[in-house]
Amino acid sequence: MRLSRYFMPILKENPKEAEIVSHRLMLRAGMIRQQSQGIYSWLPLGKRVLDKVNAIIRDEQNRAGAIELSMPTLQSAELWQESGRYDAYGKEMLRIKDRQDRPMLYGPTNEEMVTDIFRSSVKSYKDLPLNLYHIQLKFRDEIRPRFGTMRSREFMMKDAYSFDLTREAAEHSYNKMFAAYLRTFDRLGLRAIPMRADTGPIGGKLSHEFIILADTGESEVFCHKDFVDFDIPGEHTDFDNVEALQAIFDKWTSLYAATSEMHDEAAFNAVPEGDRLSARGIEVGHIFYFGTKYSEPMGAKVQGPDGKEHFVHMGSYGIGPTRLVPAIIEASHDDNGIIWPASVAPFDIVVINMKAGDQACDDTCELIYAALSKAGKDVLYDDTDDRAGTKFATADLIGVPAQIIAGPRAVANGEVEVKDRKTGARETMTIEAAINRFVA
Ligand code: 5CA
Repeated sequence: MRLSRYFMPILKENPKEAEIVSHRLMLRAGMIRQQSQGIYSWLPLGKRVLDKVNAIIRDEQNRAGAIELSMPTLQSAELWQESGRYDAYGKEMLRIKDRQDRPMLYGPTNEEMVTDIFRSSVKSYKDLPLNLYHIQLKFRDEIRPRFGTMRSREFMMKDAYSFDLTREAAEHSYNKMFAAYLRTFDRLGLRAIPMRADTGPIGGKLSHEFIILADTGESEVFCHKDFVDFDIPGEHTDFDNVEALQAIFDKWTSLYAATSEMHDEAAFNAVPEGDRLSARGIEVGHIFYFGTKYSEPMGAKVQGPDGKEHFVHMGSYGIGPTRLVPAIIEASHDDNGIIWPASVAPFDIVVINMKAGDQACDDTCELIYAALSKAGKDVLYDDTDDRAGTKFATADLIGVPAQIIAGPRAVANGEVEVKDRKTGARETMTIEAAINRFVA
């Protein structure tokens, strides 16, 4: 991508509405724009990161056996009347009427709709287990939308829903998502700790929130400090192995970890003082087992091996991609801007032409840009006629992991500089060596 032809509206000044660093940096880097309170456009740079986050989420959901579909944002109120949540959900639900005066709503979550899909076609235990997910916009009319897309009114959610014949089978489905979440957040460059949590309007008794420790987090959390170094399940984890997944769950729940709503002061005080971690955190995922809470009122049942009908046991599993992007920034930035983990960086490399219009600099940059693009790298080429200082500041701000800098003096010797955004280390090398660094 040539920056001169791209759309990346960088802000020079710090926007005064931004209270936390991720919100400030997302606005400054031109990633998002607020359209109305708590409702955002994702501008091209932000969209690239969001897409990469979603690709990792999708990959791990698929690995764990979940199947993707797409459900609409607008839902009929009838389904919610069946489950009894239409009245219970309260003011967070945006209620709308269509031209026939039929009550509709903008979905805050999809338990009812997916249960309706399930009951319309699944009749036998032989079709279980089943886990269906989508990545879709949701709307919750939050009292206090804030911190940009961290807590917005319209936001994206990956929501998965599992269906099983028995409680035991449903627990295995829960464990699959539990392990998939550990892997997902790890691949996003984050350490998320599962914590016992309040189930709120989704219901049920068993749930875990996945929390990233960050000073700007909205949740108050308490846990054993050893979680910070626990091993993540490997990519060859067998998701059909009931014992192996139970072992992962048991290990990751063996020590104290709870959000403030579920906090047990006495149990926490039983943890040796030096091992106690009392901190703030960002909830990036939340998984629930709620048994037959929706399947009973909505009549979602299958025939079991005993020939009788059984209400299915369900769970739901949410991740917030539009919250994850700022959460990653909270965890990875410095005074100059964002430092993206390679897995979600909007571009792999930025090529900085320090003197656009200078033949040797232009030729060198074009050569590098073409070679890296051909090798399948996502390259941003800063071919604008801005001052070199402005270009450096922009490259640091948008956090692309590697910079290749071509200035007249180095280029005259057939050389360029390669800078690592995270460490700041710079190395001068031949043009060929710079290309090979990234394609070899
Ligand atoms: N149906 C269940 C799980 S599929 C559910 O709705 N769970 S939830 O309410 O906990 O939301 C799941 C995830 O969505 C949260 O962990 C969070 O990452 C994200 N999320 C929830 N509300 C917001 C919001 N207002 N802004 C941004 N992300 C949000």
